[in-house]
Amino acid sequence: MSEYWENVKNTAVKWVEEAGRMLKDSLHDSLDIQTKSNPNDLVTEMDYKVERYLTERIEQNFPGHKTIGEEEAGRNIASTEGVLWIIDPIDGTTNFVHQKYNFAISVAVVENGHGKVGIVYNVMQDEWFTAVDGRGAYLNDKKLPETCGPVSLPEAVIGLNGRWLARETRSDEASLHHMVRRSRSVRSYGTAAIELAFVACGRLDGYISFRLSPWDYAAGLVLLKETGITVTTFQGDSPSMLQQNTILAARPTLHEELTSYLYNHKGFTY
Ligand code: 2AM
Ligand code: CA
Repeated sequence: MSEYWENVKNTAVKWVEEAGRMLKDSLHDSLDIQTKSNPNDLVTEMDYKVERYLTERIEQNFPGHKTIGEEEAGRNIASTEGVLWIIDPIDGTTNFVHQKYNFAISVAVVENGHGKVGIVYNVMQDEWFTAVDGRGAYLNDKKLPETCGPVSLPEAVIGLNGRWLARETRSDEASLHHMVRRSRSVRSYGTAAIELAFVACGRLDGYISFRLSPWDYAAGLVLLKETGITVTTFQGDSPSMLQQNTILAARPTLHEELTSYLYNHKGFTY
């Protein structure tokens, strides 16, 4: 059966490669940029174009499969039964618009809620993070080792979205400040999919975020499972493939330490 998912992964990689070319080519032209939930939540015509390109290919080649995408696809899907593709056509749209760098195409294939294939394509660096359930995770053609032993917070570099360090309704910024001060350092790349892939390959020791959607992390979850990294919500549950979640990903010992900061502190409402 894993041969089947390996083939699905190889097929998806070809489509993502073509979608990546579309994104690179678009950087030469001026973009049509709009906002969604708030003035900082950007979307471009390329988000829609790439999502449609991938959705059409999935429909043509895998007629029994369902698709959820960040922009349009699968709004009516309420169950993870069967095979579900979860797509973010551009993860890190703000980076795509402002930096023309540090953005990814993220594609996951999930069967009955279990991740089977994960692809995070770091477009401008041309880096492929791929994984098939039970077959390990890869960075380009190099197999990533499983968890690289324990690490404590004072030795750890943590990825997070800097916005959560400011006072706001969902977080208790004081406990986040405390956690940041105890860590070796923090990084904020502005793309959850790449940040999770960086945890899988050891460039980050952990990653935390509030309010992510399944398309931001579904592919990352497959990569992380194959590299022995623990991923849960702040409450210790498995992240949902259909709803927004908090996400805490780290090597097991660090995950425990971070949980004590995030869960045991009062004031987190999301
Ligand atoms: P996106 O670029 O696909 O929207 C930024 O730290 C990370 O959070 C990105 O992965 C971004 O995904 C994600 N994100 C989720 N919800 C967001 C929102 N409402 N506004 C901006 N970024 C969001
Ligand atoms: Ca997106």
